[in-house]
Amino acid sequence: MAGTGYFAAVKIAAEKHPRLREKTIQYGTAGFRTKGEELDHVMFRMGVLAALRSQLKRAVIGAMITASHNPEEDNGVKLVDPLGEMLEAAWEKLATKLANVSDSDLPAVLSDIVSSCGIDTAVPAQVFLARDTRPSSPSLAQAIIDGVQAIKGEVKDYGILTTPQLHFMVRCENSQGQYGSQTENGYYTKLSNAFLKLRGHEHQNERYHPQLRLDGANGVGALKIKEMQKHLNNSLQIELFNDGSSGKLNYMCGADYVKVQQTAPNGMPKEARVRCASFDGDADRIVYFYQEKNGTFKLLDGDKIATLVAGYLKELVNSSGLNINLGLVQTAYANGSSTSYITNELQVPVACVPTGVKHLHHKALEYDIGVYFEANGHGTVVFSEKIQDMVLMAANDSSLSKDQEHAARRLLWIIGLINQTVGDAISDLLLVETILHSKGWSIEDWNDAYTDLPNRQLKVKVKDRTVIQTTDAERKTTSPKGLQEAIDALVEKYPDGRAFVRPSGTEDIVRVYAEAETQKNADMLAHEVSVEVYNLAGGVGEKPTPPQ
Ligand code: G16
Repeated sequence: MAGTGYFAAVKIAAEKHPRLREKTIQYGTAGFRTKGEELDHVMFRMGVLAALRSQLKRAVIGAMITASHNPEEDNGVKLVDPLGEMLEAAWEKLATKLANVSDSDLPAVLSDIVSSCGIDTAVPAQVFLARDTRPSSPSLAQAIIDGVQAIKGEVKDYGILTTPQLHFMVRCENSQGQYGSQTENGYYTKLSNAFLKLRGHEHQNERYHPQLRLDGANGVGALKIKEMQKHLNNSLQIELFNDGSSGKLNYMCGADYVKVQQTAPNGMPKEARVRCASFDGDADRIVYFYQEKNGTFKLLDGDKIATLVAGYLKELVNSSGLNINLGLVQTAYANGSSTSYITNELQVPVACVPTGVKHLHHKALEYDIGVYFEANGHGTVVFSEKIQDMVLMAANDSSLSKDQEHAARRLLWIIGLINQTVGDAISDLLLVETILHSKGWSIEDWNDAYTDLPNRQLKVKVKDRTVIQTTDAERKTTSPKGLQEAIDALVEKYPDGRAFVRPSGTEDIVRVYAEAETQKNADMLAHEVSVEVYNLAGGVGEKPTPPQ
């Protein structure tokens, strides 16, 4: 067990990273997230915590410095567990506690964590560290390094990576290389090998064109897709916009902007019928879009990606003749039309869980093949160990029919193409391109599978967003009093109406979602619900204004 000297050393190291603000900070939907200038002490403490978790798990833990879709001046940290998944929920609470204690109480709280979790502090600790391209990231990385080293842990600093690349490295290391090699080159090689095999064995249909325009959100995804392209042997030509050479990170560009504003990003040509995609700031989300001939903007978001992927995997599973159960996981943001399509047309079971990849990921693990996507474009596919072994055997089983063997082989390559640890914009891009190529589909063919219900998302600023409490996978509110009844009454007025509200875990706002039969009604419903939130949940600033 750790002696008093152990915590005294942390206390001395912490003097370089004092807690200068009284403001409480929470480990939210995906880690801590706020203004970069408020995070130095939080990063130091998360360095210590990551090292302690590494000792507990006797495995490498990841720390990713990013604020993903948030504005450039924000920053944050996401901790990565041994299999490359998000930090376990029980430790989110410890993280919040540790981030908020006074400097003088730090040793005592650490001592509590060590004894209550039964951590052997003699075990060597190792933390993998990476950061996105924000100006505040290098100094925050140093704070994490200081935290890890304060308890004599070791840091492997990858410098700039996408969030999913860091998740990948952690999984590779902890699986002793079985998942891949824990280098950037290992990542590109694994994914591109699978992509090229899948591409090489299919005829190209003329409605699929291997050209794509990509909005890099002026972030790390732009840098890394350039690297990936070098491995694709020109089989996919990606024209990159918002590559960070001039524009500002996530400013009027990026997947979140495109999804929420339902418009093309700035800095990209507006040409009809051209397939385009958009990454978010740390490249863990992707959405597709195009303009119709008449200029109408069409968004193919996470729901459209989920249905494309689930439909294709179902076809492969059926053709392979393997006995595999496939399921899909969504959140309340999933468009009502997508849920009907999955249930009635694809006949794939669908589950709904609260927002946050951690929730979707865990639910998806209940299936042999679990596809999960949030409407905002964050998602992936997970395959159980049993199914991966079964597919590997079938792909090499000459007693199967040619069609069965072919389907099993494609499934095997698809497993290699997917970053199963977390949503990965680069891997998802390659997956979507593979499926469209295989089907010979244009983006319009893909979009035609079903028609989204018109929808609108709004944000409302309130004094304290925690006054909003939700239940039923965030589809209903239980507090403040009267809010759910007010939402129900508004929804009643609109055909195909649906609406919900929830506090964001990444921004200091309440999110409002509404869908209805027409765009005008969806806009009106979202506005009316916003007004109720403003009135009943302590709105601050200007009252929501009606849609134009
Ligand atoms: C994170 C989470 C996502 C979540 C998003 C928005 O994404 O990983 O699961 O959907 O935040 O969360 P909220 O609505 O609570 O603000 P990212 O890409 O920003 O890290």
